[in-house]
Amino acid sequence: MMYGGMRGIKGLVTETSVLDPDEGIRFRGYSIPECQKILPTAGGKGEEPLPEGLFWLLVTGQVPTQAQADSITQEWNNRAALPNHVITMLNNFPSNLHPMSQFSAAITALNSESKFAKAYAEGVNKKLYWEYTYEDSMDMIAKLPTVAAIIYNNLYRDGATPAAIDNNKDWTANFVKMIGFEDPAFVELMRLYFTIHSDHEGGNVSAHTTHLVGSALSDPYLSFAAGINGLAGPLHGLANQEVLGWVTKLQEELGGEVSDDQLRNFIWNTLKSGQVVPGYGHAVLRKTDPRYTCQREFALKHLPNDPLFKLVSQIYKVVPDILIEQGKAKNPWPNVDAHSGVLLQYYKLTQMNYYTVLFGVSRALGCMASLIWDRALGLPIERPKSFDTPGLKKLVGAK
Ligand code: AMX
Repeated sequence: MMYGGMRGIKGLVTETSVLDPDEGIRFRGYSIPECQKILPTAGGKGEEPLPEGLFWLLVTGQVPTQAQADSITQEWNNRAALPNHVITMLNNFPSNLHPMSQFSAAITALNSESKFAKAYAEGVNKKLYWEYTYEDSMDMIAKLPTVAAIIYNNLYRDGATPAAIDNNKDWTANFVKMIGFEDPAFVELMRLYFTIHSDHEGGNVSAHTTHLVGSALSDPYLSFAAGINGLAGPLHGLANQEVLGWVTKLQEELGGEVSDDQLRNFIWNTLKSGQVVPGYGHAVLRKTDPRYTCQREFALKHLPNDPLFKLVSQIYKVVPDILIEQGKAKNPWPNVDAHSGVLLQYYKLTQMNYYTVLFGVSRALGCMASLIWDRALGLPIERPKSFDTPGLKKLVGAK
């Protein structure tokens, strides 16, 4: 376990969600289909959950009323403004700087606004840490869509200024408007997207990193920026970009209509060249990710005849048997990232290098809800024990 990425070691308490290897994620005890049923929707009229309601659930453990979810919308709309230095910094980044680097740097720079850091410097009592962490969390989550929109607009919309926050719109609808999209079905997709990418218990790279850095009492902005740097890795959040790149290569090589045999060949070539099949496998899950399934259901409802959706469905039929035959991956089934790109492409958000930023905006909900609890519980600085190989050999009497 020590040489294997600590897989299976139980070493963290995370209150917000628990991941069952077979069933998938439960947010405060509720599965994704249950969340889709019980969480408030937009103005009570939409179908997909409001991320605002999910955040309430993650923090309090209770399902919010519509009015409570709407009150979070108002809070976030009121807190969305960015300091000028962050806007200037974003506007000065070169266009070849990856969107995730821009996102991470902007979050780090937002710590000029940290109420926690200020209170700490003024000697606040540790019992009150959680209150300032809560304030920073609310501020940060409110600001992230604007940060993400500036990055998108600078890179792909000739620097268009994001639309002003509209108090009659929810967090997601404002984001979608800021990046110049209007389709109500796309807004619904993004509500679902921001809900399901939010949290995946405590041990994944972005959540664990945020918790670890936060345990040094780094302020919430610095802690989450560290988590975002982890999310930017191809084995974690960047897999959503990798999947689309891989599928695009597949289309370029094989053309439109692809036979199962051609697909098998392509997948074996990927494996034989020492690469992973992106979007498949998981460190904890052992069945198809319910986050994949709910996106597939969204696609079946809204875009059943989309060629890319059909291709992704065909890949789903072929990949697991190949990974089983290869005999290495413990989980041959798709994860969340195998499906998100196809939906974004359908609604014309085609810039795949940007996809992990969307994941990051969502991941703030889970990471910040957990950090509030870390501080409320007064969890100490994280500092596990490590050994060197000679020490381990001695421990077990090996020569
Ligand atoms: N394609 C090819 N090989 C895979 C594989 C895949 N999708 N998934 C696992 N394997 C390989 C591993 O690389 C490893 O090979 P090695 O023995 O040569 O090092 C072997 O199978 C055993 O790995 P594992 O125990 O099943 O997985 P893990 O817990 O070490 O890693 C994960 C999990 C997700 C990193 C891995 O499955 C993977 O690389 N998947 C593809 C990338 C991906 O989709 N990442 C996104 C995950 C979800 C997320 O965080 N957003």
